[in-house]
Amino acid sequence: MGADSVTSTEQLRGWDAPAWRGLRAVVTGLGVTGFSAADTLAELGADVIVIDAQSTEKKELDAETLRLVGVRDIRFGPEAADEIAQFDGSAPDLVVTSPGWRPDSRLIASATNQGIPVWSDVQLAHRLGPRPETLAARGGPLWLTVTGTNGKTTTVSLLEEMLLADGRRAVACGNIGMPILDAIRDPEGFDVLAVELSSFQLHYTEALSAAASAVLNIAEDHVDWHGSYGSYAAAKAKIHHGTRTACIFNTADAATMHMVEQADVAEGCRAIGFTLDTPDVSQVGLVMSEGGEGILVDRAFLDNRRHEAVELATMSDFGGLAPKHLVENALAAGALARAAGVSPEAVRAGIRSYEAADHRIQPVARQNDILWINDSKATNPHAAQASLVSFPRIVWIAGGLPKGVDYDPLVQAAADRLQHVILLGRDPSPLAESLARHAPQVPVTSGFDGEDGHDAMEAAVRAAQRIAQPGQTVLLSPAAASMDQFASYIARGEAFVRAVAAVIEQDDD
Ligand code: UMA
Repeated sequence: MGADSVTSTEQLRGWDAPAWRGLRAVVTGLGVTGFSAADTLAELGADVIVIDAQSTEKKELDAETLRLVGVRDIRFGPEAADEIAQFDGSAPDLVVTSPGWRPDSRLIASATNQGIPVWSDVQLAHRLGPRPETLAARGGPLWLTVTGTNGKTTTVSLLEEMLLADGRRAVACGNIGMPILDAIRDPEGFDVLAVELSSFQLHYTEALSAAASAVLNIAEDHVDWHGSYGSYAAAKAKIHHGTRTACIFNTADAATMHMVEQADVAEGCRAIGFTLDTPDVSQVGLVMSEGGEGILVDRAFLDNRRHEAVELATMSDFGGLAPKHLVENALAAGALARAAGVSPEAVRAGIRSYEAADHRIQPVARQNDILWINDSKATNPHAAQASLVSFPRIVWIAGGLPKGVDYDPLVQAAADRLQHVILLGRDPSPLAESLARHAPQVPVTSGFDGEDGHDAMEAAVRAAQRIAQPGQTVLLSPAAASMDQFASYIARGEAFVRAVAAVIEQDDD
């Protein structure tokens, strides 16, 4: 492709397209996404430069590997990340970006201004499709896609279990951890991909033509990255673009229904709702058995849906606790699975084999009738609300990197349950101010704002132990991202679990 070739990205479709060869491609970020994107582009014969603002030992090693597979250059440092790399004086034809790069970062904004296409790794995977050899062996893979503010990972994990129980070769990929390009390039290939998509990935993605797509819910999150709530919601809505069989929405969240109404889908694609109530035609939902047990049923994917429903599972299939959000996620996963032809028996088997992920309303310990819960995965107010409404008397450990969201609705909803709040985070003021406005009677302890998250967590947990009374729950549910004090929400959750184990051990001595 030449310097004037930016409009010809239309030719970049399929593994065999000659247009990949010599394509000047910049990959931004050398995390898991950037590595998979650069490796793929090198394999296609593109001329690739990778940019990352920071180097680490791991990234230096990855850079070495990429050089060996033919990547032209890997540039580290803030200066490299500020400007768009040139290829012997010519601008790139394409930028493939890691999701963490904001649209207003200098490099991405400058690419956009110059009319250079900026793709997510998901868009690149979609353009490539299956490798010729895996296509011949298995067709597919079908894409079943999931987004939403909360519950994506749970839904995609449940969906993966359902697909495996149905005998499909399936994998959960995307935002859940395995980059989608790694799934696409798997030597054996997959029949179905259960794809978790973040708003960041969707922002840089156009039509995906998934077999079925779902938006679970939508609430304020990542406003700092997207610039506004409207642009965050618009990114999420793109998931339905080109969907072929079913667009799935949450009947309790009108915004998710509007997204389906507005979507530009393939001819014949159906709108399917999921609900915690008795389902109408073209919905999956819950009915009560004569014995009073909840039954998950499908009134969408059967011929006689006007008059019948098919049983998918019962509440007892969840094993222990089945909080509302888990049942909703299972209904959404069930709808996606049924859209791909999975049997009702496999939906049930999938729910039975699902094991809740760590860091999401995870019981950690119980001592002296005090329950300790790790909900580090609650990185926004909407997610935190799900756990705050699950316990009656709470010592709440909260705060972190707030992402520009409004805490008032959460604090108002939780105020009655709060016994005490312990604030983490380098800057706890947004949450502290909201508590002062809407829960002034609740005592607040702060000062856990040091750079070292592990020390801060240990001190916060020790404070919680002094404060909590029998019958109360100590709940880590930060309603904020972790990156101001920890490497990730996982590191934050692990620090909490360790600190709880330490204080409980001391108490036993
Ligand atoms: N970087 C820069 N400049 C920037 C931003 C990032 O140089 O302005 C560099 C960083 O130094 C780093 C690399 O880019 O080396 C990181 O890229 P990234 O943050 O996009 O991370 P990846 O390792 O590629 O992981 C991403 C997702 N991360 C984010 O969206 C922030 C992972 O989701 C995902 O699992 C992975 O791709 C595979 O698809 C994580 C996440 O937190 C779990 N997601 C958010 C969420 O769920 O709320 C959206």
